Amino acid sequence: MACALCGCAASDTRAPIDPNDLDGDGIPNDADLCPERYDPDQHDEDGDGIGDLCDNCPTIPNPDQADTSEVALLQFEDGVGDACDLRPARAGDVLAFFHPFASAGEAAAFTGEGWTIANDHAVAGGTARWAGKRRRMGDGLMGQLHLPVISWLDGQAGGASVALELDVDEGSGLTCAIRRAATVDGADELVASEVFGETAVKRIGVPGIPVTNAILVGWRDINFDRKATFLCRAIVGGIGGTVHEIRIPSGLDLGFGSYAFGASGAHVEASALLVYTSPMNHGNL
Ligand SMILES: [Ca+2]
Ligand SMILES: [Ca+2]
Ligand SMILES: [Ca+2]
Ligand SMILES: [Ca+2]
Repeated sequence: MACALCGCAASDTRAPIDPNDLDGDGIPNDADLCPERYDPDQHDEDGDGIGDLCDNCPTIPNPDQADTSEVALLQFEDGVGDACDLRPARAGDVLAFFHPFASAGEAAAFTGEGWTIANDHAVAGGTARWAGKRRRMGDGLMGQLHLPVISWLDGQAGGASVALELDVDEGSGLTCAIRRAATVDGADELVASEVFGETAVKRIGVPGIPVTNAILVGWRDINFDRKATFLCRAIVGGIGGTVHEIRIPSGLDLGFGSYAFGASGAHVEASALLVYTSPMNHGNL
């Protein structure tokens, strides 16, 4: 009688929930790297046994998934693990987007050209740029581009670079880039710049030895007084490596929340791109 009234049971062709595979991805709960999220590919970027979709630090092995630093200060945990929390003393940070470049289908999240996804990396061999189709607002916006391979092409001295961009829009944007040395015996540089704004340069390489295996970080923050700062950081050597940093003031009082990355004159392989947002920093940055 009830079915005749609602018309649901007779047309419901969904398979019943399997108690041994609650998320229905075909992986039994006990073996599922993410037992409550549909992730049939089981991708685990950092190999810590926690699948990307439910890992609170998807590029840093942290099998305990601890997220306690805010709780210790009587705030709520924010879902960003202690091992990678941008601001461990403040709640509210969000990992908005994570791109592990694990399958060719991830290309659909971007517009642009020159990158291809292969062997768990986004790969460029010359000129390339991808801009994320989605954006996320927030007074803080941070991108982390993991670049295990940067190899400058011959004949590109002074012009080759790999860059992460934030708040890109028509005629505006912030860029954090690693740029090849202008001379063969020079040292590669970190360059922070804003369209129609300031540019700052810092030498980060060793003369004659090009930078490779780096994490490029761009972090735009708008403080309580609506003043923006852009932090550009290169961690050479990967996680735990040598940190180089530049800060420039920015003219933004409202961010677009967009992100992009590109390469010029280089063979570059990106293993992951993370995008975080955070609420107002009250000038912490
Ligand atoms: Ca799953
Ligand atoms: Ca993991
Ligand atoms: Ca992890
Ligand atoms: Ca946290």
